[in-house]
Amino acid sequence: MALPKSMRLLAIVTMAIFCWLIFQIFRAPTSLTPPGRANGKPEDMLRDPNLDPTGEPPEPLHRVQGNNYAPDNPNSDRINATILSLVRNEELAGIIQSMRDLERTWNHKFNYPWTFFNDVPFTEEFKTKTRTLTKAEIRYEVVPKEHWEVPSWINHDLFVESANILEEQEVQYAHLLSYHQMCRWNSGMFYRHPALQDVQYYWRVEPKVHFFCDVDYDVFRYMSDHNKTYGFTINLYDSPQSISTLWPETIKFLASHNHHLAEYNAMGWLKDNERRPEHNFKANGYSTCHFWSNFEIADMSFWRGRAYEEYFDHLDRAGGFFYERWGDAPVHSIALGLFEDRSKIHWFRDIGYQHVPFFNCPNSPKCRGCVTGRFTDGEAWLNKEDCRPNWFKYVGMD
Ligand SMILES: Nc1nc2c(ncn2[C@@H]2O[C@H](COP(=O)(O)OP(=O)(O)OP(=O)(O)O)[C@@H](O)[C@H]2O)c(=O)[nH]1
Ligand SMILES: [Mg+2]
Repeated sequence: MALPKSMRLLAIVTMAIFCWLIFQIFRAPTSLTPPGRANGKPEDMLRDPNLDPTGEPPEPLHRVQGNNYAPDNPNSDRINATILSLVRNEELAGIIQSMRDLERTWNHKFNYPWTFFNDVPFTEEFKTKTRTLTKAEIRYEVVPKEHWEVPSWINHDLFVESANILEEQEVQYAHLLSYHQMCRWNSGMFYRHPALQDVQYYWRVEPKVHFFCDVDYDVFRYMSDHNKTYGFTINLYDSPQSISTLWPETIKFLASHNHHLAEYNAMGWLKDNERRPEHNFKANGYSTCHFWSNFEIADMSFWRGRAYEEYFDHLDRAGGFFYERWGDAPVHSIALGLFEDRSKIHWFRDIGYQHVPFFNCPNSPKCRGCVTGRFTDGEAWLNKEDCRPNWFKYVGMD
């Protein structure tokens, strides 16, 4: 008996849907897409290395044995280093969060001192509450006025006019003078503070950041033993509008200072114009790739050296910390990329880290609380801001 026409039509549609489903199943990718990466991986990073099992960096590594890192041991294995943070009294809750994470994952074992900086004195509440979170020494320091105040050669009217233009270009915090002061201080002032005079290495920490992975070796000794100058976790593109003349000023500086260029520098990474040509174009020749400096583990000898001192003075005189919104991240990154051998810059792939909205989350049983390989938990377009593929392309993963 022949089926009615409507039934035949239904059978055909059902068959078509069935075939389409089978096709979809067999064409599904066999490899995992990193979580939270709706647009897939950046096109030229074939596989996010955070998805691969991650262990510790190579030996020698210094670990806790007996009381060698006890807080009150006068002959401890600690070297000349501190955890440091510029922070406001109002950010107490945020810094408590960051301290808890870093103490839990690392510093309760090694007991490195904390040094807090502020442009005004810390409140008693700030001191009392932070003291309860660590067995290590804590220093509370006020930034000297001459390190914080706007330099005499900056014209206030021009600052306001420039900020209006930056604001039109959607540059965040353009009018917030203290933000510009903070960027300048983090670029070229912090390591001149008298409290750091005898300190060589630092780990920079901001309020409200997270650390996810247990780290069982002394990271400062790692830097020293392996001859590293700078360690980072996240590598990003910057907003080109905030630094339009930073690279042109750098080129001007190099015209008379190219003797400072390191033999094995990272110029390719700084000048890349293949991945995001529009960024390079708007920043007048700089890729805008930078180490995200809210996390830094570094050797201050580099900032105190001749090359950086002259470079920072040149930039400071040029005025871009105020007339544009040059950040310490691109300034530090350009200097490292030019004046330091690239082998001295280390990706701390094993340190799980988050500053909203980006993560470094390795594949390791030592990590808890982040999603392996997730770069951002914000909107999908933020994945484009990941500049690590460039670093891996031009430099590598060590
Ligand atoms: N004492 C003090 N600290 C500041 C001031 N401005 C910023 N900071 C600190 O400098 C660091 C960077 O400032 P943030 O406001 O976090 O800047 P950001 O990371 O670019 O911006 P967010 O994405 O909002 O976190 C943080 O550790 C702040 O606590 C200031 O005026 N005084
Ligand atoms: Mg911040």
